[in-house]
Amino acid sequence: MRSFLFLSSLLGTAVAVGCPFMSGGLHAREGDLGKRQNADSIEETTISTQEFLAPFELNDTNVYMTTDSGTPIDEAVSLKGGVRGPTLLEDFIFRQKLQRFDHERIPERPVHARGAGAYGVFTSYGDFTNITAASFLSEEGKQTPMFVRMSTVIGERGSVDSARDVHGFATRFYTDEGNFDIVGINVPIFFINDAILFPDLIHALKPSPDNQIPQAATAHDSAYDFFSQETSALNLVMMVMAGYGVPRSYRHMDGWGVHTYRLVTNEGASVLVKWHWKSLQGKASFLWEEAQATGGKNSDFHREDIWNAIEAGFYPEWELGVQIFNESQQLAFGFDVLDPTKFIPEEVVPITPLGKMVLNTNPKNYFAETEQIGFQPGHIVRGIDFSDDPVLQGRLYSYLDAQLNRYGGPNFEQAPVNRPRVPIHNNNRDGKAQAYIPTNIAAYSPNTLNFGSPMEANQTTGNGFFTAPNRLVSGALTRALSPTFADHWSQPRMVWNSLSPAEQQIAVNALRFETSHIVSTTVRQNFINQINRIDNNLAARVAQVLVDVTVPPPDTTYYNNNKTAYISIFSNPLPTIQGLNFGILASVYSNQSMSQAATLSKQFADLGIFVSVVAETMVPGVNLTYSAADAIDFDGLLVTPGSEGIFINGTSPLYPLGRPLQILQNAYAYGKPVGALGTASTAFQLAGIAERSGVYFSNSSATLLSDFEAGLKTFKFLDRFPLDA
Ligand code: HDD
Repeated sequence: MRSFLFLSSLLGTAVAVGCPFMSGGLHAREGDLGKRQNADSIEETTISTQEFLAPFELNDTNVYMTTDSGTPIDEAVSLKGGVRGPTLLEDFIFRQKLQRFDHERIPERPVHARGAGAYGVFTSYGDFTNITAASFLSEEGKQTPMFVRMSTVIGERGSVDSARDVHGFATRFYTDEGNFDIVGINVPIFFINDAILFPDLIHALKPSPDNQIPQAATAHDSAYDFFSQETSALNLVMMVMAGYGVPRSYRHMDGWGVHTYRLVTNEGASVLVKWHWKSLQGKASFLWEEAQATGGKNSDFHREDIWNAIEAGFYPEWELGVQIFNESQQLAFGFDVLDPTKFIPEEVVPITPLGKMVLNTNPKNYFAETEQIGFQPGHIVRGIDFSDDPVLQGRLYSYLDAQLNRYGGPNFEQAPVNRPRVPIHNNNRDGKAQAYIPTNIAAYSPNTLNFGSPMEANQTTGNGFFTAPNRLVSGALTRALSPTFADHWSQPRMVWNSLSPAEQQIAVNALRFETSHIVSTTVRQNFINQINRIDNNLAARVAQVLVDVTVPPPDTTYYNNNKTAYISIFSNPLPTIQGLNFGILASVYSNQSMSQAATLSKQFADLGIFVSVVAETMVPGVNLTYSAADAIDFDGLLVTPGSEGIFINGTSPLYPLGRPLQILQNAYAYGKPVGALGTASTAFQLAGIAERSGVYFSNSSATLLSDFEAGLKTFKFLDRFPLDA
């Protein structure tokens, strides 16, 4: 088990930076929340994440082929009337094989179609029964198996991983009291504040209905038409543009439950919470040019990254925490906590850690597990309750409906990945593909024929789920949004204020890219008008690259100086470099280069990173050729002495013209740490790269090792890039 020295700082108190809000939440104290286990002392995983799935696994080793009905068969050749004659209708083997193939696909998810999943284990840090009756949080060290699926939103199933998008972060706890899903995303907010707008949002973001262009991209008219009319989206748009849209990997993003939920104790006392998954790998993002190149060079980048990390034993980890606040604080933070387009800055309500998730097992079958898992915000357990957030309320319907459509029937919860760990008992019956054999002939309640069983469970009897007793609802029916949801600009302003100058430039450049794709001058102007309400300088800078738009005078209604220290991605070094990719550029035509590459490769691998030696051919010791390699393959790279020649003429037929030089230049242009051992620094002269931060030249491999360890933690050297004057 790896140690988490940095965790103590995560658990430490948050520093308030210009905190604008009126009052803080419930700051969980050690004593309040029971004894919290020191993260370092968490035992090795003892619960097997897949034990309860094992009975469903098919093992095809050393067995004969059969039909679906078990008859051993030869299905390599069809049955014909003569060897050159027609295939016969009688051939049940042929028919079944083809029929099963024809029916292999189910409808892809209407959103979040592209994703990757993994199993893991959640370990509770303590006994939290004083805030929730949820059994998975009831004891220190209690372990609960999990499945997690991370995704992009807009792209289709075969689209690229590195598209600029919000990223799904859907988590399932297979608790001993039923399945609990937190179906979140990698930002703390959502686009809209009423679920009835979801079809509008998605129609605006998806490709144009006439030509299905663009795929997995918001850079088109309808998206910005929607954002500039439904301005609740601006907060999320700002975060996506500031780097959250292009995470370096699924491992390097946090997850948020977004909505306000309730935690309820056995006695019925409740607090309000926001769920948070903090990546213990740290947050890291691509630069946009890099993300685009990644999409073209390796559309599977994210699924490959998490798969490889798990296979190598670099198990990614997240800490589950909650921001806890009182029922009475619903309007205490300057906005409404039922509005999912707003987040509570961590300075105002710090995150109380509850436990840790470790992803340690890859699925065995993508379709059966990752594709068939059907998350639902409505998968809830005793001790947790909903809030009246209108988006959450709508989601409680939509996910159930979406699963029905994908499966074509109501028995989707019977798929192995969807089954709870615990037995189910109810009077739900029949439907397509029923896999259970219910034996109770009194499939109704109340009954006497089955002695009243299954019995109803509730708060006091049978340890059942219950709605928080103090939830109050009152009011005349109305088709209206609360006026407490009305401010769409103060928080995006805070997001903008919280970015470093380099990150502001990233956001400006991102919006320049996006708005440059807008054809309608009305949409362009509307969008500039709206971001002018966030910041005049932002609007002016974005507008610089556009024609036919006027930057309005500053609209100061929502301008404020609020900041939060928790938004910036690039300002914080990574706590660990484990599982990052490192390239060593070498040449098979130089013995010096190859022997240095062999030594360096071992030394760098000892840092817990994936190291690839790149050279012209796949001789032993080479992992990747220049024919295949690209700067996107590495988070940092080092040039070996003796390989300088390949940067000079670059005319070898063994790789595309100028490829080694291009790899070096692009790695630098993507803000990565790059360096050279000894004389290899001449390659940098050829590439026009001078020594500066994140560019390391040394004759000592030990110095380079420590330089790169620090450089990979810095991850991106943004001081390489010009800022607007
Ligand atoms: Fe959703 C999938 C996250 C609002 C309707 N959503 C889906 C997934 C994630 C989210 C992570 C993928 C789950 C998986 O990996 O299988 N969605 C969110 C978040 C939202 C949100 C964090 C707001 C806070 N979603 C939302 C609304 C609606 C939907 C308002 C409809 C009213 N979402 C769906 C869906 C999907 C879905 C259509 C597609 C497939 C599925 O549910 O299982 O029902």
